[in-house]
Amino acid sequence: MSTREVPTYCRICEPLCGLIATVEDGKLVRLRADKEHPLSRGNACPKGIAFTEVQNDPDRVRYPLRRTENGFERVSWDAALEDIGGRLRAVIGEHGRESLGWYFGNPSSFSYSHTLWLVGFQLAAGLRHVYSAGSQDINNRFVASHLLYGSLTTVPVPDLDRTDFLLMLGANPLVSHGSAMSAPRIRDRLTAITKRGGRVVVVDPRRTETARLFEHVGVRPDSDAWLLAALLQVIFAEGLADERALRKQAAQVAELRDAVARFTPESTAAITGLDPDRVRTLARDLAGATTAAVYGRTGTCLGRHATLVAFLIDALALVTGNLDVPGGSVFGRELVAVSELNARLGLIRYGKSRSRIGDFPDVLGTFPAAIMAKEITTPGPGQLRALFTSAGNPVSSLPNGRELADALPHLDLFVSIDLYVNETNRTADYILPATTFLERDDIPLPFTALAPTPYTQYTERVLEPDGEAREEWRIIDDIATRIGVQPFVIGPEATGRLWSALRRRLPGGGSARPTPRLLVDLALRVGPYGDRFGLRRNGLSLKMLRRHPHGVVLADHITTGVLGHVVRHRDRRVHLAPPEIRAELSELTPEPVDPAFPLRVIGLREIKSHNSWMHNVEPLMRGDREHAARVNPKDAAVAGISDGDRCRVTSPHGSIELVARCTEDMTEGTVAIPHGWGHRGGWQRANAAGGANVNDLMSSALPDVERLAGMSHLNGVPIRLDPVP
Ligand SMILES: Nc1nc2c(c(=O)[nH]1)N[C@H]1C(S)=C(S)[C@@H](COP(=O)(O)OP(=O)(O)OC[C@H]3O[C@@H](n4cnc5c(=O)[nH]c(N)nc54)[C@H](O)[C@@H]3O)O[C@H]1N2
Ligand SMILES: Nc1nc2c(c(=O)[nH]1)N[C@H]1C(S)=C(S)[C@@H](COP(=O)(O)OP(=O)(O)OC[C@H]3O[C@@H](n4cnc5c(=O)[nH]c(N)nc54)[C@H](O)[C@@H]3O)O[C@H]1N2
Ligand code: SF4
Ligand SMILES: [Mo]
Repeated sequence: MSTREVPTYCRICEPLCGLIATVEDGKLVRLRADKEHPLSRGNACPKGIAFTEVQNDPDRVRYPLRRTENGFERVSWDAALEDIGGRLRAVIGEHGRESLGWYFGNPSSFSYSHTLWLVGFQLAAGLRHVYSAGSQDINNRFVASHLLYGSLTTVPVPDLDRTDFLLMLGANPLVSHGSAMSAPRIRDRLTAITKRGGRVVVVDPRRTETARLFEHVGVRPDSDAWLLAALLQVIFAEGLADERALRKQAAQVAELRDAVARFTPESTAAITGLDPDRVRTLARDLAGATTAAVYGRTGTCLGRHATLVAFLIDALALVTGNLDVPGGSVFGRELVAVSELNARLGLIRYGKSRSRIGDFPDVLGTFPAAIMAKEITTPGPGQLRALFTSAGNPVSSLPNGRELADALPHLDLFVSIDLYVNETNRTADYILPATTFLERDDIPLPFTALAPTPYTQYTERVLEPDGEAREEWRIIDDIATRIGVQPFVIGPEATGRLWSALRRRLPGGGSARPTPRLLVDLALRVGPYGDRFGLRRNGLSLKMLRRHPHGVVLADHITTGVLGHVVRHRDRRVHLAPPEIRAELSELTPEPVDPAFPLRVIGLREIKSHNSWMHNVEPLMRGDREHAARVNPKDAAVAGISDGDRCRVTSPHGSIELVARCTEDMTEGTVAIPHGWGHRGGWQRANAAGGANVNDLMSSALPDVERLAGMSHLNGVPIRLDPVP
């Protein structure tokens, strides 16, 4: 028997904790936390450890599956790809390439090769119907950055290890482990702030695990725009703004001051539910802190004013003199100079095209996933007729997933690349088996710039692909070839140019076809940390990273004073009041309360769940796991519900039934329900776990999709509670 212990890292969520895999005779027998990882230092959560069960799950899809009258049958790769290719060519012949589409889900962002080849395919094939989990997650953040800095991918992170004051809105890093912020051992790093005399203030309608450890501000759902505007109003009105920072960094200061003038703590109190004195004190404390960072995550991204809220978060940091300074909200350096490349090639876009349905601007070449169902069912030129999904479960993750489930059978072709038969691909024509993260090489490209302590790690594949699983990029490449396009070779001038610029660097003049590994090595070597092909000692290359299998810390802290570089507006200043934001602020009005739906529903993440896809993992499902709505006892009493009862939750858009759990952690008027439950795929334990799809309560109607970034409205949706007889 041969046993190997292989260092690698977890790719379930954003800290990317170091793991050691124990492999016996080619089979994974154990995962444990890597003590030698420079930042996670022996820390990993239950999901990372339990990934062994996903890897070896008997319910995993290991062979290409073709749909039959009553389920799926195993087919060969050749047969699957031939048929898919033929059907694609027929669709294209009749309706053009604009009838093809792709939805990529959250796990894709942890695979450099998957995302790189998707982008390559999108550009080479001129795909228009591209959708992602981003419109349910973070696209508002990118659009806010576009407006503020003229650069979508410029996203500040809190300088955790040097800040005296962290104002955190709509995030629960003790459970989520941090997002748009790669920081292993997040709990230690947050408690270190208070240990050194600083403060962490958590703005959240629920007294979360994070809020319980620090200071909690129990805001009403979807009212962050009013709270942030009120904080700015106080700071301007009381002369607390950092005038030096404003002179040095900002444009349109007076316009922002005017735009927030009507939002006093008193005038917004009825909307936020917060005592005006508390808001005033918070504004003064934030402005008076030696250093402060302002950070918001999904709780601030899934409301009706998501782009405005993300914008105001950074505006608040700047106005208080906390942008791009140590201990503030700071701009990390990219591992691969994507923003800079983009400034030259213009590949990363906002609003360069508009969606056929709803006239939404594209964000990074993607449209709001909430409109996907209507793009399938609405006839006309450009109708979506052949759809691929990879690493996604949109029927579970999108608002009104039922509408999408009903639309999918209208497609001429539906192909999914996944590890499982999930709630979405259960009706696909083909399910193609993907490798797990342990079966592919990787480097976490987008996350270095989001790490308060910049680090990276390269891992070879730990295991050979199980069954006939293949890496997504190979599958994409095979599909592309069958419709006559080649990512990064033929295609629009931009990719062609990029590749020809890079290939000159290759031995033999680069006559070979590019692979993701080759491209990433080149991009890394010419990137900000790169070895410049030997010109810079200790610079990065894949070869260098292979010598450091536990990962490398690239700097102690993020370098500050970089705003002049990262801002792409011509005046090199942060724009504090672009017309889009002034319009949002002047039109900002609270949703009228409908007495039929007196409560609001928000999301909730749990330590042993991961979106929709880890409910088949036995160690995570042990004990009393149940899908439950968290309800304030007073609201429960009004509805006639007791702790543990089944209840019916009804919104204007749908209705679900699940268990109610009463808890004082919920502020009155707000109910929290986790997403990603109510399974009916090929994952048997998950199916048996019960629960419901909370997104059946959400709306995909066009007026409910946020205008600027196409964000789905998933937090703060009006509901009522009823007992189930
Ligand atoms: N109500 C509500 N809805 C939400 C949210 C919320 O807070 N509230 N959160 C939103 C957010 S932030 C997100 S990111 C989305 C997630 O939405 P999605 O990305 O659409 O869905 P996931 O549940 O992450 O499903 C991921 C799928 O990828 C598969 N998978 C896992 N690893 C791999 C891999 O390496 N390769 C391939 N090919 N497949 C893999 C899994 O089996 C699973 O089927 O949900 C969103 N939806
Ligand atoms: N265990 C676990 N970890 C995960 C995931 C998971 O499913 N499980 N998913 C991963 C993914 S895809 C992502 S994107 C990240 C997300 O990372 P986070 O955003 O940190 O995760 P959440 O726990 O959803 O935190 C959102 C918080 O916002 C609050 N909230 C809801 N509505 C509002 C509002 O209107 N205003 C304010 N201020 N707060 C509000 C909620 O109560 C919740 O506590 O987590 C990642 N990590
Ligand atoms: S926190 Fe858990 S799931 Fe996230 S990277 Fe670390 S071990 Fe993996
Ligand atoms: Mo997410």
